[in-house]
Amino acid sequence: MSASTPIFHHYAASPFSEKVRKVFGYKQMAWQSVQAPPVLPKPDQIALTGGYRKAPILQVGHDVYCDTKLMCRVIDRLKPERPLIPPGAEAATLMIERWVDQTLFFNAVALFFQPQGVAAFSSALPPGMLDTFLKDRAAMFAQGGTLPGPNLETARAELPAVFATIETQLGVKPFLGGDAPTQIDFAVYNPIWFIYTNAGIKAELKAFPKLCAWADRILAFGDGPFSELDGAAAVELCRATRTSQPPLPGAPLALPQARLGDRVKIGATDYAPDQVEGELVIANAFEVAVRREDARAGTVIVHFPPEAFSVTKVG
Ligand SMILES: N[C@@H](CCC(=O)N[C@@H](CS)C(=O)NCC(=O)O)C(=O)O
Repeated sequence: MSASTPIFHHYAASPFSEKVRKVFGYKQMAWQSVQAPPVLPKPDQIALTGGYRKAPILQVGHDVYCDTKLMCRVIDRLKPERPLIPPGAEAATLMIERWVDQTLFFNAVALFFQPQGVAAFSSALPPGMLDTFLKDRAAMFAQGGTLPGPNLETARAELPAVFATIETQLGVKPFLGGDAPTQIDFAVYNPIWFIYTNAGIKAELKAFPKLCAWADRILAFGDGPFSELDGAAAVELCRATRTSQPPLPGAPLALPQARLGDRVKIGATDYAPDQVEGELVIANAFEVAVRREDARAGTVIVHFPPEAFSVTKVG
């Protein structure tokens, strides 16, 4: 493993983690796997991010990337072969990913949390874990944000037309991105996987054989070559790193409330809006980042996609 081999902090049941695992598989890219806890507390992750608790995160040395939209761009830079965002697809990808994160994902979660979905899920968890998990997520949604959380009635109203439209498109080309998969496929696969691999609710997709065959094609990419790493060792590796990753090549971004060099807080606007504080060191169309000092992890550069995160000046 080289210094630029990405370290991926994730857990098995997380659909956003699954999205990136299959990207690694598609790209046949080597990575290091840190098993993160599915609920708080997450001491190693918080040492690295300074407060961002969502899964997964991607670490390259002392650079920590939050949110899978941004991770996919970083992965494309680390391994450009088989691009996830072909040139000219930047804006369309951004718009579709936002819809997946904020609409399709929540509709899938609503289906998942029906009693038969929860029963199948809980049998895959350690005894007693389900209650802890449900309480953790209830507390997370109670923190506020623009999304009120999953709603089964909305899911029932919206999903059939979405599945049917995906089915129609997959009758023309093997992937949503065309002849080869793109980030759009991996983004949509995330909530579909949540439904498709849960024995209690899998039948929701029975009427859509092309969609299921597409999910099987993505599953067949596997997870790529990886080795396990302890979370504390990942924090130590961060501390030992002296060089930072260059910014992604997005156009400069004039933020309404802050400039480079300002002390800022960055947090998600949709849900789990925990704030990460530090000095603003990158602001462009593809990423905003702060430099922070952590007692355990040392200097950390924490990166976010500007879309769906807010940057506010401190003081
Ligand atoms: N927009 C984020 C969403 C990540 C997300 O919501 N992940 C879920 C797990 S799949 C989560 O963090 N749940 C709370 C937790 O794991 O602590 C991304 O693309 O990474």
